[in-house]
This record gives sequence, C-alpha cells and structure tokens, in this order.
Amino acid sequence: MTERSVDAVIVGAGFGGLYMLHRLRKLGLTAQVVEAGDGVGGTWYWNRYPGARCDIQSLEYSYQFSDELQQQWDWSERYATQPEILRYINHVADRFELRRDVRFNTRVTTADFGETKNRWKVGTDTGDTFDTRFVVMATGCLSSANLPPIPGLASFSGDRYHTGRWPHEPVDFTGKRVAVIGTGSSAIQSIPLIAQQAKTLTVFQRTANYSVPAHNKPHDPEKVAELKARYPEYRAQNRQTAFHADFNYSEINVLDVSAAERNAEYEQRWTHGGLPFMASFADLMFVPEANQTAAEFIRGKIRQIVKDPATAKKLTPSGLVGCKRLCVDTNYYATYNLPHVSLVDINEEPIETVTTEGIRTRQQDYGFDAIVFATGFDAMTGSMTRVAIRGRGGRAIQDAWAEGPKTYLGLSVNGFPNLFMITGPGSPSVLTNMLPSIEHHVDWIADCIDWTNQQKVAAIEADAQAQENWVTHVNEVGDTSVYPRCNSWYLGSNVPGKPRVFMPYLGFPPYAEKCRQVVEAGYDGFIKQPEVA
Ligand code: NA7
Repeated sequence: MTERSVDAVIVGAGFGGLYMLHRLRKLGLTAQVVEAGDGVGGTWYWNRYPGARCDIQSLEYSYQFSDELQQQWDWSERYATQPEILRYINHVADRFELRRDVRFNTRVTTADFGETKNRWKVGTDTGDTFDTRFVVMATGCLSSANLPPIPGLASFSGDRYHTGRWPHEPVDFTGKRVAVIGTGSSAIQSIPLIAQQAKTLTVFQRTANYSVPAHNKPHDPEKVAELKARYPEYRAQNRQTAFHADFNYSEINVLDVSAAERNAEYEQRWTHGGLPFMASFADLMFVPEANQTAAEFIRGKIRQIVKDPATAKKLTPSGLVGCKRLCVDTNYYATYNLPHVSLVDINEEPIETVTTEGIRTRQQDYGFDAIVFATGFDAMTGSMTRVAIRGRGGRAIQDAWAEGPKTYLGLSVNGFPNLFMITGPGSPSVLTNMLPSIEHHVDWIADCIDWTNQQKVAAIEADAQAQENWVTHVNEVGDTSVYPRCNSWYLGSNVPGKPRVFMPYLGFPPYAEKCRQVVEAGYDGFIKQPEVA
C-alpha cells in the first residue's frame, strides 16, 4: 500500500480522463489517473458487445485538441466500431505518452475532503491512497451497469452477460439458445449480430423503441480529404448547433408544411440514415403534435419491415420519438422476420424468475444457454454515487443528491470544493456529441485550476444559490421540450427508486456561452476561498 501526493487525481481513463491528464501536464501539474479497467477507453473499453458502434459520425467523434492527430488519424467508416474507437484511444494514449500516469486495475472507492488543508484523500480498492488538491471525476455518463433485480439470477446455470461489461475474448453463440433482455441501443445494435449465430434468439421487451437505419458505409477518401481541409471551420460550425454535431438542422416547423412535404423530408432523412433524423424539423423535439408526425412515420416503417403483424404491433412504440434516446441500427426490425427470432412483451408476459434452465414468465418456462442483459446503466449519477465521496463536514454525495443531482453547470457541487465532474448532470453531455463536449469541459476545468493557482485561491466550489438557480434553469429549459414526457434514463426512470429529475442541459451554444460568462465575471457563482498567507 502506498500513498502518493499529487496536484490532481483524475478518476477514469476514458476520453475525458486522458485529455484532462494531457491538459494538466501542460500546466506543469502532477496528475494521477486511476482506472478500474486494465486498459484505456472508458465506455469503449467496457462496451464490447457484438455490433457496438458509435452513433455519431467518426469524423466528429474524435478529439480536436491536436491538429496533427485529427489530420493523421484515418477513420474507416461513417460510424466507427467499438474496436476501431478503442484502437484510436490507445493510439492517443501512446502518442501523448499518457499511460505512465495511469494506475490501471484500481477502483477509486472513497474520496474525503479535509477542510484544514483543503485537500482530498482518495482511497482505492487496492489499498493505495492519494493525497491531492483536486479531484476530477471523469467517470462517464453511462458506466455503472444496471442489472435488474430479477429473482433467481444467481441460479442460472448457463452463461450470463451484460452488454456494458462484455468479456474481452470473443463470445460465440453458435448453436445456443439465447435470451436478450432489453431493447435499448445496446440491444438494438447487438440483436442482429447475435441472431446470425444463435440457434434461437428470444428478446424480452419492456418498452418498444424507435430506431432509424444507420446506413453505415466506408468513408469516401475524397470527401474525407475535403472535410479535413476545413476541419477547424467544420468543428466550429458544429459547436454552434444544439446537439454539437452535424445534423443538417432544418429551420422549418413540421406544422407549417403539408403532410406530403413532411413525409418527403422524413423519407429523405431515413434514407440518409442516423441521428440527423431528429433535426428534420425545428419543432420536432419541442411540440408533441409535431413529434407525433415523425413517430407515426417510423411506426409506418416498422409495419412495412416486420412481416408478422403481431410482432410488428409489439415492436411499435406508442409514445413520442427521441425523448428516450433515438437508436440507430443495422437490420434491427428486419431481424424479427427470421424464423428463429422471437419477441416477448414482458408487459403481457411478465418475467417471474430466472431459473437454473432459463427464464420463467407468468405464461411459460423458456430454456436458454445464455442470457444477455442489455438493461443499460445507472446513468449520469451512478458513477458518482457509487464512490463514497464526502465533502465539507463529511457530507456524502448520496445525501447531497438525495432528491436528484444538484450541480452548478454540471461541473461542480456545493459542499465539495476542488472537485470537478466532466460532463456531469446539469451539462449538455448525453444530448450532444460527447467528445467535443468532453473537450469543452476539460478545457474549462484546466483553465479554472490554472486560475486558482494564479489567484492564490485555495478552494473553489459552487455557491449554493447559484447551484439552486442552475438546477431550476436546467429543468425549465428541459420542460420546453418533449424530453421529460417519457420514461428514460435521462430522467433516471430506468432505475427503481431513483428520483425523477431531467439531468442533461438542453442546448450546447447557450451552455457554452454561460460557461464563458461565468469565467469572464471571475468565476461568478463559485465560492473562492483564498489561500492563508
Ligand atoms: P438503455 O437505453 O437504458 O436500454 C436498456 C433497456 O433495458 C431498455 O429497453 C429498458 O427498458 C430495458 N430494461 C431495463 N430494466 C429492465 C427490466 N428490469 N426488465 C426488462 N427490461 C429492462 O441502455 P443501452 O445500454 O441500450 O443504451 C445506453 C446508451 O448507450 C444509449 O442510449 C446510447 O446513448 C448508447 P425500458 O425502456 O426502461 O422500459
């Protein structure tokens, strides 16, 4: 067991943690990254399930802090696979010699703030500890796996997987009877590939989901060269958009055009593929009646693709589109036309227990050789609340967030000085292209730490009133949209007992402007405790 003293401990070696390390090193500070896995990559290290792929275009889902890096790295496809993204982040780790400051196979378990010296003591599951001035939680929004408390789980004699904790060695389902529980993005990406191998595949669905085709394809080298020639301009342009991504945003409202015109637009977006479907019309995510027209368009597609009317009916969502994250797929709905693939709606046929041999529903016993839990994550707060973080007066983060996460700008929490979050709740994070949003946060945090050093500020934390106002604002902005109108992990409603609060901030440009103004006004809304002379 060792104790090391550093300027900053960074929790997590994903895209956020690695860039944070790079930035802090450039400031001449000592930083230690602590990572539970045995490699870099965060989300892309853990989510190795078949078909795992980013739903933001690869040319945008990559770092822009180094022009040489973005010019020299070549993505092979429109949407990068998990293995390709993992190769990329490993390349970045090597290129910037980041690994030497990462402690792998070590999970941060505690973080205690000492008020006398304004320093944190960070504890780990290996017994090693760190004494540090700053803690940066780079723990990701979707990293705490959610395994539903279904009775009998431990008794299952077959193989059990969670998509977010997939084994490193390839899993072969050939000849196996496989169950998938869940129909979120991970299920929708993996089901078509699992179906190619499995003897039988049975999908257990709680909520039918909307998905649009990816139409993934290899990059056209000419188009890539053209874009790389104007990369900074392209990235700057995307920064001015709501989702921080190139979605070809329409400024026209659905309800201002005829049914024929809007269906032509949806058809064109469906053929183009991917999340730009959400930007078909300006009011789609704000006006329920407008949204229903897009929802009905996708429902029509499902009815066309899925041949068995009973299965098509079960697969057809009834609610609004996009308020639960829109999925992007390759052959998802068509997979249900295969004779060995079936769908169980657990609302009609609830799961009672997992048995030694498989799954028992209220109606029947199913035998399985493998069960895949594609049941998602304790999103946005789970990776914070699963660490015993104690701030001023020994107050636990779980208590501070008992009614839902309270943050200022998704960056800082009142009562937890010198602790920052990258893409924390209350920031645009998951409603945007994560990578540039991560870079924005890392730059903001690095600049703030640098400022505290220059200004001789010993501790900085969110002011309680500024935080309260921000939480109210996040919810008011969220309420102008359709997002809070369905159950989703954006609201924490996928985890039993979690407070229902809309966690992400809607709209990157106003958010970035607010962050800029806060800095310009000398870190307005933060309590700054001066160093004692
Ligand atoms: P998601 O999107 O949270 O999907 C999880 C799925 O698991 C979803 O269909 C859930 O149904 C279902 N689920 C959760 N708990 C249960 C129980 N107890 N029984 C049955 N079904 C359940 O996670 P993913 O990993 O697919 O995707 C996460 C994000 O990663 C995604 O949005 C992209 O941003 C990338 P529900 O809808 O809650 O009724």
